[in-house]
Amino acid sequence: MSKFYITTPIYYVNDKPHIGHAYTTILADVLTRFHRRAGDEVFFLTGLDEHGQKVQQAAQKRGMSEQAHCDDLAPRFLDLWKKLGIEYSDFIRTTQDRHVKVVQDALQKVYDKGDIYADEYEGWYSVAEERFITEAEKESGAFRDVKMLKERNWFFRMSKYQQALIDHINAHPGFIQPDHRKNEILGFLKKPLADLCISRPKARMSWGIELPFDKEYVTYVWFDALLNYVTGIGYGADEEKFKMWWPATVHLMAKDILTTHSVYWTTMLFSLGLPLPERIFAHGWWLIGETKMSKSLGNVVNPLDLIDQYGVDAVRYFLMREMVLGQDANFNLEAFVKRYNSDLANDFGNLLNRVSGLIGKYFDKNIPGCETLSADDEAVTQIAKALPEKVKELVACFAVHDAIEEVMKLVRFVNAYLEKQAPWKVAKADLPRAGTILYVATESLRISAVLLSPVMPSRTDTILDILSAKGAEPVWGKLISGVTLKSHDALFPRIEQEAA
Ligand code: ME8
Repeated sequence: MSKFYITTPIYYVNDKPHIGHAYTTILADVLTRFHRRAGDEVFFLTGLDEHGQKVQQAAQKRGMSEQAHCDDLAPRFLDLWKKLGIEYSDFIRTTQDRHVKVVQDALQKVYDKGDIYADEYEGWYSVAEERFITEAEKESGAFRDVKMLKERNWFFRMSKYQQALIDHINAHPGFIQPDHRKNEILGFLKKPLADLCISRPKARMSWGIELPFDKEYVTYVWFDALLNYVTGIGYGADEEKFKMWWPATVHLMAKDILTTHSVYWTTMLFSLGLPLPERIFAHGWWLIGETKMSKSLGNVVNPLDLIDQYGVDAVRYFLMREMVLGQDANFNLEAFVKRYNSDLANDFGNLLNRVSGLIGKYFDKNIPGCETLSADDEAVTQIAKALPEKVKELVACFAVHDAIEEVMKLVRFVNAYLEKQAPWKVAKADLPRAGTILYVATESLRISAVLLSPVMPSRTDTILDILSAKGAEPVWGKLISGVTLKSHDALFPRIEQEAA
């Protein structure tokens, strides 16, 4: 047994959550469930990033106080996670007292160490990004709302830890994943690292956590937000809990915030004298057409609409199966319907319907016994027996889509096996042989359902209930002969309308 501490980004409360947020959170939930099943001790932290300019502007737009705005939007995230079956261990909001205390203590600690200094700085400031940008960044044209700004501010000596960070990345090949993202970060670190402006004068932006050593300023939202990963497990409050969980096993996120995690967060941890997380994993973006789905572009897909229409498991399945590890994926309803119909209605759902229909017809609904296996039966059992280990290995490197595909390969193989064996014909001449074929198929279905349960907790639970096999391990032979199958409706009815 080992420990598994996983985090999602804490999302800005500037709008309601969309499919992109749902994706990272479902992925964390799926990984958590896999590890919990494997007997690991698991802590899964998610939450909300409630400070900073983005949130302040969103509140102002609605004519609300910042806190009222956050309190109004937080339930939308909580409700969505509930509907999506997200089983987090804690939900952190950065306006909570526990977090404000951690941030102020950390600022003081880093300041006392001499890693924070005041300086006057004049440069290009991106209002949208809430930070000073370099000349080159300005020239790139990628930043909106850029203006020249001269300000006295507080700076964190990020540069001091540049070499230590490079050494750490090189010494720990799995630290930043996927590899091509690690190489981007190493490329970024080839140039001298500038120190990080970690303050905002209250006169300009007041919605944040006050610097303990200068009351005229609040801290930069990222210095605040990143610390959530230690607040959530009791840093400075419950040392035993903190020691149990830190360092995190993995910080999950999309590629947009990989630099803040790989560079800002790690150097903050160096300064605080804390170990670095074991892994930082950046997945790709959900795109609509060629562009990123994003709140500011207004091209978002609301997960609630999909859940209402197709059910939570179908949404979880699609998102997990469709995005290839580390790459971008395109969201469109046509792909959703196609994936659902082929994998869930035609393959997985069909296998359940077939075995339960045939066991109903020829065995009075009782799961038949298993006699001597033929070579064809053995071929099925070999795949099914090897599957749990294969799935475990793929999940260990976050390849959830590949793990799902391995399970679906078994499902398709068993459907083809049933076609070939034709137990409905065999039953007329040799009922025990037909029983063996159906046992092999049903046991494969059970193992597939167990292995897919982290992805589709609700429907697989129903399948295991139908088989009276809840709680049984995905080990061949645990399906109990003689048990009566429970009646059920089609669990994955075909979606007939080909959505536009
Ligand atoms: O960046 N595709 O919050 P945020 C895939 N508060 N994932 C997406 C996505 C898309 N199109 N859009 C969003 C912040 N995400 C900070 C984080 S952490 C200390 C502070 C997911 O609300 C993905 O996980 O902009 C991405 O990294 C995150 O939402 C950004 O959420």
